[in-house]
Amino acid sequence: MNVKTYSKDQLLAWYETMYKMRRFEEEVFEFYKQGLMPGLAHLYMGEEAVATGVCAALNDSDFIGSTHRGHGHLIARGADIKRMMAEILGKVDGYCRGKGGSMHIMAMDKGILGANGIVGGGIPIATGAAYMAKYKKTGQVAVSFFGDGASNEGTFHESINMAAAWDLPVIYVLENNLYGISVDIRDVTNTPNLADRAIGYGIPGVIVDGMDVTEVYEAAKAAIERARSGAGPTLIECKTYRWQGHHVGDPATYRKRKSETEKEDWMAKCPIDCLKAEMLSTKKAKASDFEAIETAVNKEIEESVNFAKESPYPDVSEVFHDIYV
Ligand SMILES: Cc1ncc(C[n+]2csc(CCOP(=O)(O)OP(=O)(O)O)c2C)c(N)n1
Ligand SMILES: [Mg+2]
Repeated sequence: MNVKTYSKDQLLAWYETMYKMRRFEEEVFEFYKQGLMPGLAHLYMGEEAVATGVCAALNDSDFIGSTHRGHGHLIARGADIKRMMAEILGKVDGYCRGKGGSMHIMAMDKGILGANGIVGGGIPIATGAAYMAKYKKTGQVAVSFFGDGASNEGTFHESINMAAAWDLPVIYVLENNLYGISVDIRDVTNTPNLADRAIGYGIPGVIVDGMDVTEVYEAAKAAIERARSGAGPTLIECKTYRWQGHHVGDPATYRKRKSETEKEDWMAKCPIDCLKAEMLSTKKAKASDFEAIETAVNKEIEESVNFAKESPYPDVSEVFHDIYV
């Protein structure tokens, strides 16, 4: 982990973002256990360094396309966590007035083109935003986040082929957490490094340690600069792992097939704990710096939970509003 290059403020800002994602999702998991949340949620816990490092390298006017596992992407992009919490509880103060839920939060004011319940569905949307930016010469770039499973969808191959041919300003961020629901990517794909797929489209493919926010940031920054300069897309494969099951109701009994200690081995690489430990051991920050951040974030999370719980459900008269027919 390359903490030497970065200022204390920069590193602590990344710590704060990752800690906020983790705490946000701990509360979402509680909502599920207490039966407060309609439906399910797909937790990003363990993968926090990916969204944090990538979004830190973007400008405010850029775009991101997200997935069903989108809470981290949205928080890294600065979405309002009160409105996110309310949306997850199906409340009227949520981003979609409670009708979208965890998987359909979008916030155009932050360039968030939407979380997306269709696996691979966000890839052509982000590619389209990049096409718009190139066509209108706006200077914006688009990031598309998606999983290893999505990289076997046609939308991935069609989008990346077009973006490469037209040098579109898009960055494909493949979050390889080894699983698509219960399916181990190593059983269904014959290339250990999914970044190698970039070769087939004539663009750079980069592999990064997705547990290390500094490494993710560096790769994202280079790819974003390349895209903005007109040189076209990059595929970044982030090697990562999700702490929880596919969704909050999945006990994930399938994961010990390859190694008895798979989960424990990845948890030892926790992106949040490792950044803190590295900053402490290199004397970049003191324990009290982290305590101050954690206290402030915990207060913000508590406020957002209360806000969501107190927000009303939408009125039944709204049931046919915002429906595209
Ligand atoms: C088009 C489509 N096919 C199948 C599904 C069911 N499904 C939901 S999530 C998922 C796995 C996605 O795996 P991956 O892309 O690796 O993302 P991860 O869940 O690991 O973050 C599948 C198959 C879906 N929602 N959409
Ligand atoms: Mg996956």
